[in-house]
Amino acid sequence: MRKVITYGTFDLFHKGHYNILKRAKDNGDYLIVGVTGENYDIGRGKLNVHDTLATRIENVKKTGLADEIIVEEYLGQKIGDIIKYDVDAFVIGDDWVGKFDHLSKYCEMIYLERTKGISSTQIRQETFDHYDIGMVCDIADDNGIIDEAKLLSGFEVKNVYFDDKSIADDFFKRFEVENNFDDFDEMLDSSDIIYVHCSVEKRIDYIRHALKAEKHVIYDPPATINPDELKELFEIARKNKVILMENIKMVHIFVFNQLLWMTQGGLIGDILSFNCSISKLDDNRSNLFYDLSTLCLLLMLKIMGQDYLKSDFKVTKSGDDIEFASMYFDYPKGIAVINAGNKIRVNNQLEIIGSEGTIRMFGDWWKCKHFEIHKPGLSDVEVFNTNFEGDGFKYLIKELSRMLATDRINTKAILEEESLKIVEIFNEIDKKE
Ligand code: C2G
Repeated sequence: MRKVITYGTFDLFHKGHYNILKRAKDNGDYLIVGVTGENYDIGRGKLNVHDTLATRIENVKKTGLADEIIVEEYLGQKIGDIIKYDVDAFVIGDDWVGKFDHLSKYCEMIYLERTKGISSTQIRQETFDHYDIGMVCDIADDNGIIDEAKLLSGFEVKNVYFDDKSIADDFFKRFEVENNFDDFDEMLDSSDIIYVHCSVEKRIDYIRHALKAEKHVIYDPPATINPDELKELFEIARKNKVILMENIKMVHIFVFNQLLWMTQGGLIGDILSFNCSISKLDDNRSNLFYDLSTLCLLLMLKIMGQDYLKSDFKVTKSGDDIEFASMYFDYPKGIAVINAGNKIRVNNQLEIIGSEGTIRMFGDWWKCKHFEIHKPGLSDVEVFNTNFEGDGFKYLIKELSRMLATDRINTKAILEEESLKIVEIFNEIDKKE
Protein backbone atom coordinates (compact mmCIF):
# COMPACT_ATOMS: atom_id res chain seq x y z
CA MET A 1 0.00 0.00 0.00
CA ARG A 2 1.39 3.37 -1.05
CA LYS A 3 0.94 6.03 1.64
CA VAL A 4 0.80 9.69 0.68
CA ILE A 5 0.93 12.67 3.04
CA THR A 6 0.08 16.32 2.44
CA TYR A 7 -0.23 19.37 4.69
CA GLY A 8 -2.06 22.64 4.71
CA THR A 9 -4.05 25.19 6.65
CA PHE A 10 -7.10 24.73 4.39
CA ASP A 11 -8.63 27.99 5.54
CA LEU A 12 -11.91 28.99 3.85
CA PHE A 13 -11.81 25.66 2.04
CA HIS A 14 -11.92 26.12 -1.73
CA LYS A 15 -11.51 24.34 -5.06
CA GLY A 16 -7.69 24.66 -5.00
CA HIS A 17 -7.61 22.73 -1.73
CA TYR A 18 -9.96 20.07 -3.08
CA ASN A 19 -7.86 19.66 -6.22
CA ILE A 20 -4.61 19.12 -4.35
CA LEU A 21 -6.21 16.58 -2.02
CA LYS A 22 -7.73 14.75 -4.97
CA ARG A 23 -4.44 14.59 -6.84
CA ALA A 24 -2.58 13.58 -3.70
CA LYS A 25 -5.03 10.74 -3.13
CA ASP A 26 -4.74 9.64 -6.79
CA ASN A 27 -1.01 9.35 -6.20
CA GLY A 28 -1.36 6.43 -3.82
CA ASP A 29 -3.75 4.22 -1.85
CA TYR A 30 -3.91 5.89 1.51
CA LEU A 31 -3.96 9.68 2.15
CA ILE A 32 -2.88 11.35 5.39
CA VAL A 33 -3.71 15.05 5.64
CA GLY A 34 -1.89 17.25 8.15
CA VAL A 35 -3.96 20.29 9.10
CA THR A 36 -1.99 23.09 10.76
CA GLY A 37 -2.70 23.85 14.42
CA GLU A 38 -3.51 27.42 15.42
CA ASN A 39 -0.31 28.02 17.38
CA TYR A 40 1.79 26.60 14.59
CA ASP A 41 0.24 29.00 12.10
CA ILE A 42 0.67 31.96 14.44
CA GLY A 43 4.28 30.93 14.99
CA ARG A 44 5.00 30.84 11.25
CA GLY A 45 3.45 34.30 10.86
CA LYS A 46 0.21 33.10 9.26
CA LEU A 47 -2.09 35.32 11.27
CA ASN A 48 -4.93 35.65 8.84
CA VAL A 49 -6.45 32.25 9.36
CA HIS A 50 -10.19 32.69 9.70
CA ASP A 51 -11.63 29.23 10.35
CA THR A 52 -11.03 27.36 13.57
CA LEU A 53 -8.97 24.18 13.51
CA ALA A 54 -12.19 22.18 14.07
CA THR A 55 -13.84 23.76 11.00
CA ARG A 56 -10.76 23.24 8.84
CA ILE A 57 -10.54 19.57 9.85
CA GLU A 58 -14.27 19.15 9.22
CA ASN A 59 -13.91 20.61 5.71
CA VAL A 60 -11.07 18.24 4.86
CA LYS A 61 -13.11 15.34 6.26
CA LYS A 62 -16.14 16.31 4.14
CA THR A 63 -14.15 15.77 0.92
CA GLY A 64 -14.08 12.07 1.74
CA LEU A 65 -10.53 11.96 0.38
CA ALA A 66 -8.55 11.76 3.62
CA ASP A 67 -8.05 8.34 5.18
CA GLU A 68 -6.47 9.94 8.21
CA ILE A 69 -6.26 13.52 9.48
CA ILE A 70 -3.53 14.69 11.82
CA VAL A 71 -2.69 18.09 13.29
CA GLU A 72 0.59 19.77 12.45
CA GLU A 73 1.71 21.45 15.62
CA TYR A 74 5.35 22.40 15.27
CA LEU A 75 8.12 23.17 12.84
CA GLY A 76 9.95 19.97 11.92
CA GLN A 77 7.02 17.68 12.65
CA LYS A 78 6.92 16.56 8.99
CA ILE A 79 10.09 14.46 9.36
CA GLY A 80 8.69 12.64 12.38
CA ASP A 81 5.34 12.08 10.65
CA ILE A 82 6.92 10.58 7.53
CA ILE A 83 8.83 8.09 9.67
CA LYS A 84 5.99 7.40 12.11
CA TYR A 85 3.33 6.80 9.44
CA ASP A 86 5.73 5.03 7.07
CA VAL A 87 4.94 7.47 4.27
CA ASP A 88 5.96 6.78 0.66
CA ALA A 89 5.25 10.17 -0.92
CA PHE A 90 4.91 13.76 0.22
CA VAL A 91 2.67 15.96 -1.95
CA ILE A 92 2.46 19.75 -1.78
CA GLY A 93 1.57 22.65 -4.10
CA ASP A 94 4.26 24.19 -6.28
CA ASP A 95 4.17 27.43 -4.28
CA TRP A 96 6.51 25.42 -2.03
CA VAL A 97 8.88 24.25 -4.74
CA GLY A 98 12.37 23.61 -3.36
CA LYS A 99 11.32 24.28 0.25
CA PHE A 100 10.87 20.63 1.17
CA ASP A 101 13.60 19.02 -0.94
CA HIS A 102 15.37 17.85 2.21
CA LEU A 103 12.44 15.47 2.80
CA SER A 104 13.42 13.42 -0.28
CA LYS A 105 15.85 11.64 2.08
CA TYR A 106 12.81 10.08 3.72
CA CYS A 107 10.26 9.64 0.88
CA GLU A 108 9.39 10.70 -2.65
CA MET A 109 8.81 14.46 -2.93
CA ILE A 110 6.09 15.61 -5.32
CA TYR A 111 5.27 19.27 -6.04
CA LEU A 112 1.98 19.69 -7.90
CA GLU A 113 0.83 22.72 -9.83
CA ARG A 114 -1.41 25.04 -7.81
CA THR A 115 -4.95 25.66 -9.03
CA LYS A 116 -4.92 29.08 -10.66
CA GLY A 117 -7.22 31.98 -9.86
CA ILE A 118 -8.20 31.02 -6.33
CA SER A 119 -6.69 31.43 -2.88
CA SER A 120 -7.75 31.89 0.74
CA THR A 121 -6.15 35.36 0.69
CA GLN A 122 -8.32 36.40 -2.22
CA ILE A 123 -11.48 35.04 -0.55
CA ARG A 124 -10.59 36.88 2.66
CA GLN A 125 -10.09 40.14 0.77
CA GLU A 126 -13.40 39.80 -1.01
CA THR A 127 -15.42 38.57 1.93
CA PHE A 128 -14.31 40.45 5.00
CA ASP A 129 -14.46 44.05 6.14
CA HIS A 130 -11.59 46.44 5.59
CA TYR A 131 -10.34 48.78 8.25
CA ASP A 132 -8.28 51.86 7.47
CA ILE A 133 -6.06 52.91 10.32
CA GLY A 134 -5.23 56.56 10.87
CA MET A 135 -2.34 57.41 13.12
CA VAL A 136 -1.58 60.54 15.16
CA CYS A 137 2.06 61.05 16.03
CA ASP A 138 4.52 63.62 17.26
CA ILE A 139 7.70 61.66 16.57
CA ALA A 140 8.94 60.09 13.34
CA ASP A 141 8.26 56.58 14.56
CA ASP A 142 5.38 54.15 14.07
CA ASN A 143 6.04 51.65 16.86
CA GLY A 144 5.90 48.87 14.26
CA ILE A 145 2.23 49.23 13.39
CA ILE A 146 2.64 50.10 9.69
CA ASP A 147 4.40 46.89 8.67
CA GLU A 148 2.68 44.65 11.15
CA ALA A 149 -0.87 45.77 10.23
CA LYS A 150 -0.16 44.62 6.67
CA LEU A 151 0.19 41.05 7.94
CA LEU A 152 -3.52 40.95 8.72
CA SER A 153 -5.80 41.14 5.75
CA GLY A 154 -8.27 43.98 5.94
CA PHE A 155 -6.01 46.24 8.03
CA GLU A 156 -3.78 49.00 6.73
CA VAL A 157 -2.32 52.22 8.10
CA LYS A 158 -3.56 54.53 5.37
CA ASN A 159 -3.64 57.91 7.07
CA VAL A 160 -1.39 59.98 9.26
CA TYR A 161 -1.82 63.25 11.14
CA PHE A 162 1.25 64.92 12.59
CA ASP A 163 0.74 66.66 15.88
CA ASP A 164 4.12 68.23 15.17
CA LYS A 165 4.30 69.09 11.46
CA SER A 166 8.09 69.42 11.55
CA ILE A 167 8.52 65.63 11.78
CA ALA A 168 6.72 64.91 8.48
CA ASP A 169 9.86 64.75 6.33
CA ASP A 170 11.66 62.43 8.71
CA PHE A 171 8.58 60.26 8.99
CA PHE A 172 8.15 59.87 5.24
CA LYS A 173 11.82 59.05 4.85
CA ARG A 174 11.14 55.98 6.96
CA PHE A 175 7.55 55.00 6.19
CA GLU A 176 5.07 54.92 3.36
CA VAL A 177 1.56 56.03 4.27
CA GLU A 178 -0.95 57.05 1.61
CA ASN A 179 -2.51 60.17 3.10
CA ASN A 180 -1.11 62.95 5.26
CA PHE A 181 -3.92 65.06 6.73
CA ASP A 182 -3.51 68.65 7.91
CA ASP A 183 -6.73 68.43 9.79
CA PHE A 184 -7.41 65.82 12.47
CA ASP A 185 -11.17 65.79 11.82
CA GLU A 186 -10.59 65.04 8.18
CA MET A 187 -8.37 62.13 9.12
CA LEU A 188 -11.09 60.86 11.45
CA ASP A 189 -13.58 60.92 8.60
CA SER A 190 -11.30 58.78 6.46
CA SER A 191 -10.32 56.24 9.14
CA ASP A 192 -12.04 53.38 10.96
CA ILE A 193 -9.42 52.94 13.67
CA ILE A 194 -7.21 55.64 15.18
CA TYR A 195 -3.83 54.88 16.68
CA VAL A 196 -2.82 57.61 19.14
CA HIS A 197 0.97 57.61 19.31
CA CYS A 198 2.14 60.84 20.92
CA SER A 199 3.40 62.16 24.25
CA VAL A 200 1.25 61.42 27.25
CA GLU A 201 -0.03 64.93 27.87
CA LYS A 202 -1.51 65.18 24.36
CA ARG A 203 -3.23 61.79 24.24
CA ILE A 204 -6.47 62.44 26.05
CA ASP A 205 -7.78 65.05 23.60
CA TYR A 206 -7.13 62.93 20.55
CA ILE A 207 -8.61 59.81 22.14
CA ARG A 208 -11.71 61.61 23.40
CA HIS A 209 -12.25 63.25 20.05
CA ALA A 210 -11.86 59.98 18.11
CA LEU A 211 -14.17 58.05 20.44
CA LYS A 212 -16.81 60.78 20.17
CA ALA A 213 -16.56 60.41 16.39
CA GLU A 214 -17.35 56.69 16.97
CA LYS A 215 -13.94 55.46 15.91
CA HIS A 216 -12.13 52.51 17.45
CA VAL A 217 -8.97 53.64 19.22
CA ILE A 218 -5.63 52.04 20.00
CA TYR A 219 -3.53 54.23 22.26
CA ASP A 220 -0.15 54.18 23.91
CA PRO A 221 -0.94 53.98 27.62
CA PRO A 222 -1.45 55.79 29.87
CA ALA A 223 -4.14 57.83 28.15
CA THR A 224 -3.92 60.33 30.98
CA ILE A 225 -2.74 60.38 34.57
CA ASN A 226 -6.14 61.49 35.81
CA PRO A 227 -8.39 58.53 36.75
CA ASP A 228 -11.60 60.52 36.17
CA GLU A 229 -10.55 61.33 32.64
CA LEU A 230 -9.81 57.66 31.96
CA LYS A 231 -13.21 56.65 33.33
CA GLU A 232 -14.77 59.24 31.03
CA LEU A 233 -13.00 57.63 28.03
CA PHE A 234 -14.26 54.17 29.02
CA GLU A 235 -17.77 55.61 29.25
CA ILE A 236 -17.67 57.24 25.82
CA ALA A 237 -16.29 54.04 24.27
CA ARG A 238 -19.06 52.00 25.89
CA LYS A 239 -21.77 54.43 24.90
CA ASN A 240 -20.59 54.62 21.30
CA LYS A 241 -19.94 50.85 21.15
CA VAL A 242 -16.36 51.25 19.98
CA ILE A 243 -13.16 49.57 21.07
CA LEU A 244 -10.67 51.44 23.22
CA MET A 245 -7.54 49.36 23.40
CA GLU A 246 -4.20 49.93 25.08
CA ASN A 247 -1.12 49.36 23.00
CA ILE A 248 0.27 46.73 25.35
CA LYS A 249 1.43 43.93 23.13
CA MET A 250 2.73 41.48 25.71
CA VAL A 251 -0.73 40.43 26.88
CA HIS A 252 -1.51 39.10 23.41
CA ILE A 253 1.52 36.81 23.29
CA PHE A 254 1.14 33.28 24.58
CA VAL A 255 4.29 33.36 26.73
CA PHE A 256 2.49 36.00 28.78
CA ASN A 257 -0.28 33.52 29.57
CA GLN A 258 2.33 30.92 30.47
CA LEU A 259 3.90 33.41 32.85
CA LEU A 260 0.53 34.05 34.50
CA TRP A 261 -0.11 30.32 34.68
CA MET A 262 3.20 29.70 36.43
CA THR A 263 2.77 32.53 38.93
CA GLN A 264 -0.98 32.47 39.59
CA GLY A 265 -1.13 28.67 39.55
CA GLY A 266 1.33 28.48 42.44
CA LEU A 267 3.95 26.67 40.37
CA ILE A 268 6.74 28.69 41.96
CA GLY A 269 4.97 28.76 45.33
CA ASP A 270 4.00 32.00 47.07
CA ILE A 271 5.35 35.09 45.37
CA LEU A 272 7.71 36.72 47.82
CA SER A 273 9.30 39.32 45.61
CA PHE A 274 8.51 40.98 42.28
CA ASN A 275 11.33 43.12 41.01
CA CYS A 276 11.35 44.77 37.65
CA SER A 277 13.25 47.53 35.95
CA ILE A 278 13.00 49.37 32.69
CA SER A 279 14.68 52.34 31.07
CA LYS A 280 14.83 53.91 27.65
CA LEU A 281 17.35 56.58 26.83
CA ASP A 282 16.94 56.98 23.08
CA ASP A 283 13.47 58.50 23.11
CA ASN A 284 13.09 62.18 23.76
CA ARG A 285 9.38 62.31 24.36
CA SER A 286 8.48 64.09 27.58
CA ASN A 287 7.35 62.07 30.55
CA LEU A 288 8.14 58.75 28.90
CA PHE A 289 8.43 57.51 32.46
CA TYR A 290 4.65 56.95 32.49
CA ASP A 291 4.77 54.80 29.35
CA LEU A 292 7.63 52.71 30.66
CA SER A 293 6.23 52.13 34.11
CA THR A 294 2.82 51.20 32.71
CA LEU A 295 4.40 47.97 31.43
CA CYS A 296 5.94 47.18 34.82
CA LEU A 297 2.81 48.04 36.77
CA LEU A 298 0.58 46.02 34.48
CA LEU A 299 2.69 42.94 35.00
CA MET A 300 2.84 43.53 38.74
CA LEU A 301 -0.94 43.93 39.00
CA LYS A 302 -1.52 40.83 36.90
CA ILE A 303 0.88 38.70 38.92
CA MET A 304 0.60 40.13 42.43
CA GLY A 305 -2.98 41.43 42.21
CA GLN A 306 -4.37 44.83 43.14
CA ASP A 307 -4.59 44.37 46.89
CA TYR A 308 -1.33 45.75 48.17
CA LEU A 309 -1.34 47.10 51.68
CA LYS A 310 0.73 50.20 51.13
CA SER A 311 2.89 51.85 48.54
CA ASP A 312 5.70 54.36 48.41
CA PHE A 313 7.44 56.26 45.62
CA LYS A 314 10.76 58.04 45.25
CA VAL A 315 10.90 60.29 42.24
CA THR A 316 13.81 62.14 40.61
CA LYS A 317 12.74 64.97 38.35
CA SER A 318 14.28 67.41 35.96
CA GLY A 319 11.81 70.26 35.52
CA ASP A 320 8.45 68.62 34.88
CA ASP A 321 10.00 65.46 33.54
CA ILE A 322 10.36 62.39 35.75
CA GLU A 323 13.86 61.03 35.12
CA PHE A 324 13.68 58.07 37.42
CA ALA A 325 11.30 56.58 39.96
CA SER A 326 11.46 53.75 42.40
CA MET A 327 8.07 52.35 43.30
CA TYR A 328 7.45 50.07 46.23
CA PHE A 329 4.34 48.01 46.97
CA ASP A 330 3.82 46.01 50.13
CA TYR A 331 1.63 42.92 49.52
CA PRO A 332 0.40 40.57 52.27
CA LYS A 333 2.94 37.88 51.29
CA GLY A 334 5.57 39.77 49.31
CA ILE A 335 7.11 42.99 48.14
CA ALA A 336 7.12 44.52 44.66
CA VAL A 337 9.77 47.00 43.59
CA ILE A 338 9.71 48.73 40.22
CA ASN A 339 12.51 50.94 38.95
CA ALA A 340 11.74 52.97 35.85
CA GLY A 341 14.08 55.48 34.29
CA ASN A 342 13.70 57.82 31.40
CA LYS A 343 17.06 59.55 31.51
CA ILE A 344 18.80 57.29 34.02
CA ARG A 345 19.87 53.88 32.76
CA VAL A 346 18.87 50.73 34.59
CA ASN A 347 19.23 47.19 33.29
CA ASN A 348 15.98 45.95 31.83
CA GLN A 349 15.08 42.86 33.78
CA LEU A 350 12.40 41.10 35.69
CA GLU A 351 12.76 38.72 38.59
CA ILE A 352 9.92 37.04 40.42
CA ILE A 353 10.99 35.09 43.48
CA GLY A 354 8.59 32.46 44.72
CA SER A 355 8.92 30.17 47.72
CA GLU A 356 9.53 27.29 45.27
CA GLY A 357 11.36 28.88 42.37
CA THR A 358 12.45 32.03 40.61
CA ILE A 359 11.34 33.39 37.27
CA ARG A 360 13.71 35.57 35.29
CA MET A 361 13.29 37.60 32.13
CA PHE A 362 16.13 39.56 30.62
CA GLY A 363 16.48 42.27 28.01
CA ASP A 364 13.22 43.51 26.52
CA TRP A 365 11.16 41.50 28.99
CA TRP A 366 7.99 43.45 28.07
CA LYS A 367 8.02 41.73 24.67
CA CYS A 368 7.41 38.46 26.53
CA LYS A 369 9.53 36.44 24.15
CA HIS A 370 10.91 34.13 26.79
CA PHE A 371 11.38 33.51 30.47
CA GLU A 372 13.32 31.10 32.64
CA ILE A 373 12.29 29.22 35.76
CA HIS A 374 15.01 28.31 38.23
CA LYS A 375 13.94 25.76 40.83
CA PRO A 376 15.96 25.52 44.02
CA GLY A 377 18.29 22.54 44.09
CA LEU A 378 17.79 21.72 40.41
CA SER A 379 20.53 22.51 37.97
CA ASP A 380 18.09 22.50 35.07
CA VAL A 381 16.52 25.74 34.01
CA GLU A 382 13.11 25.54 32.37
CA VAL A 383 12.79 27.92 29.45
CA PHE A 384 9.53 29.16 27.92
CA ASN A 385 9.84 30.68 24.49
CA THR A 386 7.90 32.17 21.69
CA ASN A 387 9.37 33.06 18.35
CA PHE A 388 8.26 36.14 16.55
CA GLU A 389 9.77 38.93 14.58
CA GLY A 390 8.97 42.57 15.11
CA ASP A 391 7.29 44.23 18.04
CA GLY A 392 4.23 42.06 18.45
CA PHE A 393 1.80 44.67 17.10
CA LYS A 394 0.40 41.99 14.78
CA TYR A 395 -0.89 40.01 17.76
CA LEU A 396 -2.65 43.05 19.13
CA ILE A 397 -4.30 43.75 15.76
CA LYS A 398 -5.20 40.08 15.49
CA GLU A 399 -7.03 40.40 18.82
CA LEU A 400 -8.69 43.59 17.64
CA SER A 401 -9.78 41.89 14.42
CA ARG A 402 -11.27 39.03 16.44
CA MET A 403 -13.27 41.53 18.49
CA LEU A 404 -14.47 43.34 15.38
CA ALA A 405 -15.36 40.14 13.56
CA THR A 406 -17.43 38.79 16.43
CA ASP A 407 -18.78 42.22 17.30
CA ARG A 408 -17.64 41.48 20.82
CA ILE A 409 -15.72 44.02 22.78
CA ASN A 410 -13.68 41.86 25.05
CA THR A 411 -13.00 43.98 28.11
CA LYS A 412 -10.75 41.30 29.58
CA ALA A 413 -8.37 41.81 26.69
CA ILE A 414 -8.76 45.55 27.01
CA LEU A 415 -7.36 45.58 30.55
CA GLU A 416 -9.79 48.20 31.79
CA GLU A 417 -9.41 47.38 35.47
CA GLU A 418 -5.62 47.38 35.43
CA SER A 419 -5.40 50.53 33.33
CA LEU A 420 -7.51 52.39 35.83
CA LYS A 421 -5.44 51.15 38.76
CA ILE A 422 -2.24 52.17 36.97
CA VAL A 423 -3.56 55.67 36.36
CA GLU A 424 -4.58 55.89 40.02
CA ILE A 425 -0.99 55.02 40.98
CA PHE A 426 0.33 57.71 38.62
CA ASN A 427 -2.07 60.18 40.10
CA GLU A 428 -0.75 59.38 43.57
CA ILE A 429 2.85 59.81 42.37
CA ASP A 430 1.90 63.12 40.82
CA LYS A 431 0.20 64.36 44.00
CA LYS A 432 3.07 63.30 46.19
CA GLU A 433 5.59 65.54 44.45
N1 C2G B 1 -3.21 25.05 -3.03
C1 C2G B 1 -3.37 24.83 -4.38
N2 C2G B 1 -4.01 25.76 -5.13
C2 C2G B 1 -4.47 26.90 -4.59
C3 C2G B 1 -4.32 27.13 -3.22
C4 C2G B 1 -3.69 26.17 -2.45
O1 C2G B 1 -2.94 23.79 -4.91
N3 C2G B 1 -5.06 27.78 -5.39
C5 C2G B 1 -2.49 24.03 -2.21
C6 C2G B 1 -1.22 24.54 -1.57
O2 C2G B 1 -0.16 24.56 -2.50
C7 C2G B 1 -1.01 23.54 -0.45
C8 C2G B 1 -2.45 23.21 -0.05
O3 C2G B 1 -3.29 23.64 -1.11
O4 C2G B 1 -0.37 22.38 -0.94
C9 C2G B 1 -2.84 23.89 1.23
O5 C2G B 1 -2.62 25.28 1.08
P1 C2G B 1 -2.72 26.24 2.35
O6 C2G B 1 -3.95 25.97 3.08
O7 C2G B 1 -2.43 27.62 1.87
O8 C2G B 1 -1.55 25.73 3.30
P2 C2G B 1 -0.02 26.15 3.28
O9 C2G B 1 0.18 27.43 4.00
O10 C2G B 1 0.48 26.09 1.86
O11 C2G B 1 0.65 25.03 4.17
O12 C2G B 1 2.79 22.84 6.86
C10 C2G B 1 1.87 23.50 6.07
C11 C2G B 1 2.21 23.25 4.67
O13 C2G B 1 3.57 23.52 4.50
C12 C2G B 1 1.42 24.01 3.62
